[in-house]
Amino acid sequence: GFLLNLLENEDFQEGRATVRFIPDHPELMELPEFRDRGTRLLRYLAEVIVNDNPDVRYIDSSKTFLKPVVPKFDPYAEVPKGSRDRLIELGRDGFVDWLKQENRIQYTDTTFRDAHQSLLATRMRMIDMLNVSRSYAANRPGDLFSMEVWGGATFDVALRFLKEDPWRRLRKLRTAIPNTIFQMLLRGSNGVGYKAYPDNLIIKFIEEAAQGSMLYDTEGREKGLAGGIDLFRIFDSLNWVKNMEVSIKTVRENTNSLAEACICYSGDLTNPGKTKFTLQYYVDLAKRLESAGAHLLAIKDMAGLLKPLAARELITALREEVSLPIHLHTHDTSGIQSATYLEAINAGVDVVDVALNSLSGLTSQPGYNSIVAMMQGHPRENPVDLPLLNKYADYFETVRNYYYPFETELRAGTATIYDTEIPGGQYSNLRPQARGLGLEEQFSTIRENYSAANRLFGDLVKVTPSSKVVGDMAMFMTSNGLTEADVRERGSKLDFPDSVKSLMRGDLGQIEGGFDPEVQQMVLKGEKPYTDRPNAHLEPVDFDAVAKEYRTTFDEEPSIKDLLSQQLYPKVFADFKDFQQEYGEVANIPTPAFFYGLKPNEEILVRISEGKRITIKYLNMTNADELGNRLVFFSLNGQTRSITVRDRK
Ligand code: 3PY
Ligand code: ZN
Repeated sequence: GFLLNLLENEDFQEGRATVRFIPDHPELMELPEFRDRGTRLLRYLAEVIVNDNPDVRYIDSSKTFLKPVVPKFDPYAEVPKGSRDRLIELGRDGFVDWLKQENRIQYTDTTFRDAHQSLLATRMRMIDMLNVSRSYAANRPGDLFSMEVWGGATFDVALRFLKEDPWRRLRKLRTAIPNTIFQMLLRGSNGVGYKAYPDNLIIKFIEEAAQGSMLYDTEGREKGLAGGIDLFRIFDSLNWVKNMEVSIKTVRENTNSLAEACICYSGDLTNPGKTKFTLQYYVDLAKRLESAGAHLLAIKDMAGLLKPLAARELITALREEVSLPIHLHTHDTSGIQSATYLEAINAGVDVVDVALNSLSGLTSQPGYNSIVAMMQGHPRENPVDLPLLNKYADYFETVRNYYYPFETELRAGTATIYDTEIPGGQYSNLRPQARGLGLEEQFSTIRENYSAANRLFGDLVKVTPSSKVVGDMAMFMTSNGLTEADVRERGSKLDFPDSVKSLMRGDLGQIEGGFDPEVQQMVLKGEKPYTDRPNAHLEPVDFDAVAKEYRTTFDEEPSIKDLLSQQLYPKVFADFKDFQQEYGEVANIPTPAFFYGLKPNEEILVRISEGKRITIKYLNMTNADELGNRLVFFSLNGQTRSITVRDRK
């Protein structure tokens, strides 16, 4: 029992001591537990071989993949100290003071979150990050300020498409990278979802994300918390401070983590013709976020609209008006955002967001490696071992090929972004979405309608989820052949998309200057909008009742993290549990096999627990019988096994 319990415990698996503690026991595969795991893995692979992975849009069978090279490191050496150790040693206030007096520019690496969210439709799997994580933490090519590893769309996509538990991902990454601050993107009262959730759900979510999971020693005894998210980047999709207050307060009072509050950047403050999102607007907002208790201020330029000269003006003003350190986030959709970074650095910004070069540029962040090169010789240079850093970019260059069906279709920077203001993550999604609706030919009309919808709604900040509403409206206008004038004239006779009604009702909160009452009435048709916090209309989650229901539905004892996933994404979570019931844990299957299955005689190694890997070789399959069933043959650790699969193709 003890050995098995130990093997079951994933936190234990991550402990370095166990690597040598549990020798290879081939006889373990005779145990029912492991036989069952093996069978489920084969069932998954057989299903993908016969019927394809339903998430893969097309298969290019001429593609071949190389093995990514993980830079060498000593797995038994103590991991060197990093920013997280500094945070723990100095405490939050001391850390913030350190950052304010630090002259060297600081870097946040977004490779594990926003970079692949913006370029690869968020599909990067845990295994491809985990395989390089310990090496990255041990070799530390640069003194990173933080890594963005969680939040945004990763929570939803992990469960929905990758069939991975996002909490497990966080725990695994945390254990592999103990020395660097982990940050996540939190959509304020919308959590990691697309709508407002009850306050008590958001509070629990933050507490759990910050706390992480229990670690165990080699005897199976608790040895303390792994820790989770050290820095919460909190924003609201309408820049409505009220929607961020609960999150900021919770991070401050219920955790030891840092609360970073965002100004979402919209418009162009250097354009005198644009009177809504002015320098004064941003300064006022920053002051309110400071009063709300933020430890740091982020400028979240989600669509890459902050031009170099605007950055100079904005950072200079914020430096004078607020005392918080400033963290700048952008997307390089226009192609000129490295110039923005240089201006921002010269104006005194503290931290900039970058992604390893092979996952940078276009709708992602500017390239880390190249920004490091740009800064060589600059008075604020923060030295980085560039040749070593390049090896990590090389690793992800190879890994990126696995994800070809999910690649963004943008080929070059575009200046249309200044008209449409479409966020980076949404831009790469819009074309596939248009294709799905049969509207791909009208893509430029969709872009124009996106701007028109924004004007109709009264000029919004557009970022998840408000950006989704504007996108829905643009699709609605395009598929119905409606112009902006048509909507204004005939709006009272149109049945608008649900998300648009919801926005106008106040479900996402309020906007600066309020919604246009005429448009609001046109959409709501008599229904009365409200003006207080959307969460004020929501029943708190009764966690005891929910746990009881969970036990009945899934026939197991839930952790609080399971309950949170279930509450945030009920349908997606239920499907995920069904999937796991059938196929077990698929997160450790190498990515090419996960998406494309195996070719005859292809062999893979899958880790089923620490020190225990199984070899799976696909042999061949029979023709479909009269019921459409095929027998798929594998060799599992040298033993032939067969799986029956219904051919649905
Ligand atoms: C998200 O909310 O996922 C974003 O990345 C917003 O920019
Ligand atoms: Zn972003």
